Amino acid sequence: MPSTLNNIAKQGEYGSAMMPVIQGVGRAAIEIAAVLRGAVLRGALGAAGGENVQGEQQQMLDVLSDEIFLEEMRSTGFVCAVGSEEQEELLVIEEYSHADYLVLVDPLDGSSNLDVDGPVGTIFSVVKRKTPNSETPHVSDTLQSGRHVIAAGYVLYGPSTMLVCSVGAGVHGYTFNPAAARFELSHADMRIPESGGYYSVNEANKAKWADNMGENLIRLKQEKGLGMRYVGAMVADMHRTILKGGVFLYPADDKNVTGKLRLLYEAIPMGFIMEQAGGKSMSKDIAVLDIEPEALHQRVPVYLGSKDNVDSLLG
Ligand code: P6P
Repeated sequence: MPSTLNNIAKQGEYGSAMMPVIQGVGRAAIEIAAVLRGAVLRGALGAAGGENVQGEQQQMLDVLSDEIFLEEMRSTGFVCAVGSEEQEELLVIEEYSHADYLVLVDPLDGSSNLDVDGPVGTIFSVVKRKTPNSETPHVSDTLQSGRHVIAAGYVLYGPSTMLVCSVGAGVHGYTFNPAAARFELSHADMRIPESGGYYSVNEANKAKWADNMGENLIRLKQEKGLGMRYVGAMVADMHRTILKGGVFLYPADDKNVTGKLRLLYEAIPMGFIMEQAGGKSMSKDIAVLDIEPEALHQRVPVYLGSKDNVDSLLG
């Protein structure tokens, strides 16, 4: 009998509490994957007509994925509120506003890949509320550094649908088995190689990078002779980086002066996973997980990957 998401209950201090929440993520992933597979045939690709809080054009599937994810978090009964890339304000789950946990989510990361049938993902992290359970959850409950993350992970919608997650006891990858309609353990204890692999960045922005990152990258390429891969969806680029080694980076530049990627539902969950997999997660001169968040949709520069490569890059 293969290990399933039930396996999470046996992992670390928070495994049993996090299993139902991650099972909820799994149910949302299965439904989102099914919607993605048929989207082009149902005319469900393309813009929804609005903009999200980031000022980015919302895809119809961004909106639908957000609704699916919220509903599955509600159905767990353990989540009191959700902070989503697609929602300006914290979404309180009224009937469970007394519950212990909040979930931060990018429901459909890399959705600009959808109309070219490219990989996309879901990124999530879980924190324990700071406010009393008798009170209504508040956005301040989400403003906790990555050192307080209880669980985090991502779903990769690629040739297979993978759910990769950690509850603080290593990183484990589960692949959806359509025949059995469940996620089964396929990548136990994922560890990033100490060095090597690829560098992964949108090099078109190099001339605009802050912090001399252009010179640093040239030096890294000369020193390490890395290959280059860039999908344009953080989940896909990060998954490859963990499996093959190397470094993924999105520096600040003169357009995104504090960086493009969002701290609470991209950098922190991915930084948590990277550190649990034996890698390093930096935001220029501070560890991603040490940043004290100040706003729900705050952006930061990120340098995530093999310790040797991140150290070489940042000098
Ligand atoms: P660019 C997708 O929009 C995203 O948030 C990440 O998934 C991805 O790593 C990055 O932005 C891609 O940004 O500027 O290279 O298109």
